[in-house]
Amino acid sequence: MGINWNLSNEAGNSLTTADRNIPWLQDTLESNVRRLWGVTYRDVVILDSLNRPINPPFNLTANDLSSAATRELLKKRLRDAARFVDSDDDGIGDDWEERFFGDLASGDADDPDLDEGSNFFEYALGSKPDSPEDLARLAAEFVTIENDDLFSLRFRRRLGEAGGLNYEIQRSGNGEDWENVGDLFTLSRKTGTYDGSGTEEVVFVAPASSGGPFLFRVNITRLSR
Ligand SMILES: [Ca+2]
Ligand SMILES: [Ca+2]
Ligand SMILES: [Ca+2]
Repeated sequence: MGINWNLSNEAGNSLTTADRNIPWLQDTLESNVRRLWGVTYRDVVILDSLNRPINPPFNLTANDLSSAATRELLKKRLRDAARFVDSDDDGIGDDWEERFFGDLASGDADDPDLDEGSNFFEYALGSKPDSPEDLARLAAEFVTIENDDLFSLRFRRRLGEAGGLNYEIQRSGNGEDWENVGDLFTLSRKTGTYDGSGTEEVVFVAPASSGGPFLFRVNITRLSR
């Protein structure tokens, strides 16, 4: 995203993002984000998952992006900012624990908001562990897309190295024996939620006429590290 910091002066906006189709913000006299953020001209400010600036900013005058090595350096900074960190090894990203609980004391099986969703469950599916009104669900429905009758599964999954998790669609004929059936499904939609949950919403579909009846679930496990 580009920011034109010429306060309330839109001249030069086409230069801000070099005529590319990238969103930009116009700083204004009222907001004066430029002063608020304490940035200098051509700073790229990278935020961590808790919206804290990672210092120092990546300045594009000091770091010329026409050089491939500099582009790699910027990519590395961005990847590092999205890295999955789990120092107490409970399968839940530390940033998520710190955001909701202020520390790492709450465990993966705990359910402090008493909504019957464990912390692990709420972390994996992007709901709030401190709000009983907010509990993620797996949404299943039959849909018709371009004359194809489909069975669709919709859920949220974590961004940023998938939050250290693996999501596997499974089915069962009897509710006891489950098999991985990810191969039957295709990803039909992927939408960023941009709600601070660190998740994206995905919709997987499979042909509706595949025998059955079957039970379906998404089996979420920790990636071995
Ligand atoms: Ca953790
Ligand atoms: Ca809960
Ligand atoms: Ca909750």
